[in-house]
Amino acid sequence: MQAYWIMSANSDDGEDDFGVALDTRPKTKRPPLYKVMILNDDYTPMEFVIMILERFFGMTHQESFDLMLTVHKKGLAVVGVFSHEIAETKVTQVIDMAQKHSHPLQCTLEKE
Ligand code: TYC
Repeated sequence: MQAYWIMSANSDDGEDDFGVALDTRPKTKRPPLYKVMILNDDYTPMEFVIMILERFFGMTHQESFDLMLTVHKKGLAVVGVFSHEIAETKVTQVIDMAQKHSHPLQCTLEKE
């Protein structure tokens, strides 16, 4: 909170009126955002990656296919940007599902 000194100009009580005005504007700092990324590997089936993107990131089949291919060619891609809690949940969901199917698919988060 910010404090400002103020002085009233013309009160006629013979006293100099000093006071403190408090700026009550709330400091609304935005929470940091986190990129969730998936990484390429040589073993996870393309269809599995597409299914993951549809299921956990709400992408259409076409969007999932395109992003999977980007990761396949470039090595990694950002899948989405979320609050820290949501980003961690997405990473956990992806890794858990990959492990359940014995695929080495990796997913990480990074502060934006
Ligand atoms: N490179 C994998 C393959 O050829 C496909 C793949 C794409 C794997 C994206 C992981 O994040 C990934 N089967």
